Amino acid sequence: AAPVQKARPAEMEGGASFDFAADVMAGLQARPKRIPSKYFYDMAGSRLFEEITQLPEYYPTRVERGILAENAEAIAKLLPAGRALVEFGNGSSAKTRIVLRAARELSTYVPVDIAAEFLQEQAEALRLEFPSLNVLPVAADFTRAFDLPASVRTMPRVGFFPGSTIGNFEPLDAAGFLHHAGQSLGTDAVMVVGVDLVKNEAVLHAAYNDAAGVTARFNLNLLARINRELDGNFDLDSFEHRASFDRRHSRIEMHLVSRAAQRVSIDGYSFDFAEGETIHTENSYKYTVDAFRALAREAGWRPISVWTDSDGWFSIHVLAN
Ligand code: AVJ
Repeated sequence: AAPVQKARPAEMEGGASFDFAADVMAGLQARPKRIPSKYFYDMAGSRLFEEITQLPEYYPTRVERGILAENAEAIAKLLPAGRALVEFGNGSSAKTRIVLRAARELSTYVPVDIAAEFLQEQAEALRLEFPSLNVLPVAADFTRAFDLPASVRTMPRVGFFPGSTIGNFEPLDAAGFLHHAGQSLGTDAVMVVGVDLVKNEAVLHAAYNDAAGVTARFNLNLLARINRELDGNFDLDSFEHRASFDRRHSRIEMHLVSRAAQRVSIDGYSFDFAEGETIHTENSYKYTVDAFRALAREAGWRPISVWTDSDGWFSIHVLAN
């Protein structure tokens, strides 16, 4: 029988734990079993992802930063005085700082993130670092349409979505996101999107199967998080990390593979695993420049320019609506 979701107090992250419980219960009853990748990012998971970005095999962060630095002048031109930069997702990263340093005349910066508390902390840090910049954080779920502060609606707006986070969406959802972003930004807006590209399979494979095992720990942390927050009893040693490129879907798939037939309990409910059965934990889509441009067009955007590194490993797209 389907486990009944018990109401539980919203812990720490503004009710996020309730969604986590419901999504884990539903995902482990689905076939194949799956858990949404957004749940990787608790405190421990966010730290592990930060570690991933510094791995020699994990090229996306390094390469995207290089592309941004190389195109600092073009970025400054996109962001002159009187313009507002709207970032989708938390603006804590080194990438945001590269852009803010390049855009010296930029008036207003609007980070949009669902994690309200973290958002305020980051905003405070950026105010200290960029005293002439008007920082206006918006706590909202950026995967849906949201309202910009009134003062920003009168300025030309530039959206920023780096990190190939868009690769975590199914292509249809990626188009949906771009469409909503266009609605939130309004007319005459520009959008700057970082998109990881299809490449040599060995390079892709290594990026998600690093020698130090950090990506494996990142993946397995999901089970540790279930144990911590949902009273689970996953034995982390009886699951293993698997990441491989699925050429048909042009995506890296991450799974957690059960090493044996076993029964796991979460909050008193039982879930059975066959030996070799997996939990699908992430898709990371890889696009060609042309495929991403076509997707952006479908979502109502006009591709203006695209910047890539010399190897053609990563792309940053400038779109206009
Ligand atoms: C943050 C979604 C861009 O897909 O490469 C890194 C997450 N997963 N290693 C990616 C991730 C495994 C990352 N994104």
